[in-house]
Amino acid sequence: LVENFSHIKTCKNNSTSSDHHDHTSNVIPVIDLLDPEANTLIIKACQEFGFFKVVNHGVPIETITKLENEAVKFFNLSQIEKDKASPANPFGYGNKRIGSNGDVGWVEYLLFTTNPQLTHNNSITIPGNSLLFRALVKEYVNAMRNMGCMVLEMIAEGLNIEQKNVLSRMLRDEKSDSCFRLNHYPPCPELLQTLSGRNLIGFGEHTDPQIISVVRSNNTSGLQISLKDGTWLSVPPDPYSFFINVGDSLQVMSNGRFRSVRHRVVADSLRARVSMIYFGGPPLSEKIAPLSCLMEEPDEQILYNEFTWSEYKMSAYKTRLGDNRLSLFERK
Ligand code: GA4
Repeated sequence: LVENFSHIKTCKNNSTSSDHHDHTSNVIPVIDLLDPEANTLIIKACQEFGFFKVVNHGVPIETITKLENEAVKFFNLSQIEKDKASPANPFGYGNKRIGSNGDVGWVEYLLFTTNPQLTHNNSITIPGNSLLFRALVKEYVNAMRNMGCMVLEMIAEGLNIEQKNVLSRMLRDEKSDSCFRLNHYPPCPELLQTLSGRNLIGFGEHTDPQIISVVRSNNTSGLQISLKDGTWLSVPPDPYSFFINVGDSLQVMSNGRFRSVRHRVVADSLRARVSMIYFGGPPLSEKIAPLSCLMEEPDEQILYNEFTWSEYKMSAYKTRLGDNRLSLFERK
């Protein structure tokens, strides 16, 4: 049994039982989108954590649960059925393998592009009620795009940028290269998670290359974020809220003011974790560089060389999951 997992990484379970955890579990910023102070609080959260939780988001619970139920139905199918939607290169069903450079995790997933102009998705046959599945994904992704854009507009306001849609327009663009991921982390056999006090890695540590990611999970824990001092903080699950990650592209556009948050998922639970993530990205041809409207102080150094999203993506797909992908674009 143990041999079957030997290729999947483990990590010390340092953040679930210590006092440190009790002390820090309240620190994840919670942003009430209806709070008049929300803009300022979001900026602080993006600087300090690159991560925050969103409440009063206005997304109907039905939009979420209808899709979650279909996803669970899919993941409950037999392996033979699920494999009909594989491989994920890059879109489709994937099992344990993440990307194409040798990364593995205790996870299975479905990956979609949200761009209807790309034909990739049409070639994925999702066993079961494919039409219903697609319709629910479409509805959900729409809601995520709207919320993601709302947050990006609040960020622009919080940064005192005149053009409110300077970031959100990239997600709204019909050519926006965004994607959507459904992850299923099966329960991890008890024996393995307690093996020498280590947890099995569900999804290895990484940052997201896009602008922002909107994460929703069921009530099972597992997500951890890396704090500035390098310690890992477990994020208590909350199926009624969303979690926002700052991605690499937003770190660049903010000229390093915001942190692209490193995060990972540990399979430390006896229950399955199901997460649904919208990755808001720019059009492939979009130039990503520190926003000129932020660079008006003459002594502020430009930290990154300009690149197109297409260049960054190509470079990212050549990296291992845990690599620091932005280091190649830092201005020396
Ligand atoms: C991380 C964020 C998204 O899940 C993702 C991932 C992608 C994949 O699973 O195919 C990547 C990873 C992610 C970054 C580096 C490359 C590409 C796996 C990998 C090793 C869909 C994305 O856009 O980048």
